[in-house]
Amino acid sequence: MTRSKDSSTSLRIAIQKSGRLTDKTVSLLQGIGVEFDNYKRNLMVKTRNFDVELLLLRDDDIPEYVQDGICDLGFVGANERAEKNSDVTVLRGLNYGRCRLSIAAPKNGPLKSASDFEGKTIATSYPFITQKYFEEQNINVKLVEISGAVEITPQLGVADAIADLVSTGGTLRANGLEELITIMESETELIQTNQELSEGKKELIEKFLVRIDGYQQAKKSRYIMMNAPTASIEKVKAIIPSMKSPTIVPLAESDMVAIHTVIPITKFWTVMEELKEVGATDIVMLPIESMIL
Ligand code: PRT
Ligand code: ZN
Repeated sequence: MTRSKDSSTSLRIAIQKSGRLTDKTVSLLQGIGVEFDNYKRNLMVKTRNFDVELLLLRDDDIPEYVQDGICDLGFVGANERAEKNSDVTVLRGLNYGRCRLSIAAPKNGPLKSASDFEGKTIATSYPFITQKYFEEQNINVKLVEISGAVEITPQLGVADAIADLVSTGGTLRANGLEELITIMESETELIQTNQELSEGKKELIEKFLVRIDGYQQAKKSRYIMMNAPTASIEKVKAIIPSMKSPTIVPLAESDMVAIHTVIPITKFWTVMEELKEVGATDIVMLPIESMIL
């Protein structure tokens, strides 16, 4: 299927209609300034402030819709993109919907490493990726394609092991399974069609990418403000892993300054402790909505 040349000129973006990726994808789109509503009730939603329409689909269908140019962009797990072996371009990894596709087998059983799987039966919703993994190692396995509740199949005698998505590992444990091999790490990706796009669409995509990068960066950063003795400015500057030089504002007390800067969220607690040691007080941390670097 391909989109006819005279169809809508709007940039069409595929997102998951209802599932694990929906809320975060909607938050991201709203966070980069794309305004829309009623996405829960409609299959197609027009946005209010851009020439963009959202198509709400099952995640399994998104790679093909983007490959065929029915949609120009899509938000979908790398696992689905790889399973559908679709011809698309990955624009960004988006750091949510993280999981891994792993081989798991009954705990304390004989199956441990890849070579133990020769001739074994594996149940999975990801036959393409799983087959490819074993083929690359010259191991022959039998695959049973199952669309849901894969973790129950070893207990039912349907398969010796499974290849399934794992995030916390709770589902595997609850079913007496042990995670043995990670075949693939996955996160949500923004994918783009490889079909020709108009200049207008290309420009809009560029604009969105700048905003997405800013949104992602903001999620990983915190704005911090503190007061510090003027004499400690150099020590404070040496501690804070600032993007640029910090903003330093004199306070009414002549020997004190206010220092503002942005730091990576991961560094906050260690940085704060070190700052206190060099005399910083009233340290405040604020979330950042978005930032353009
Ligand atoms: O209806 P539609 O087809 O759109 O949705 P779906 O039911 O096929 O997918 P959905 O919404 O469950 O998942 C969408 C995407 O979320 C997946 O394709 C992955 O990219 C991502 N994702 C992240 C996950 C998980 N984490 C995850 N843990 N998808 C599924 N799981 C399942 C897994 O299959 C297993 O049953 O959660 C269980 C394991 O979780 P833990 O935490 O117990 O290890
Ligand atoms: Zn699905």
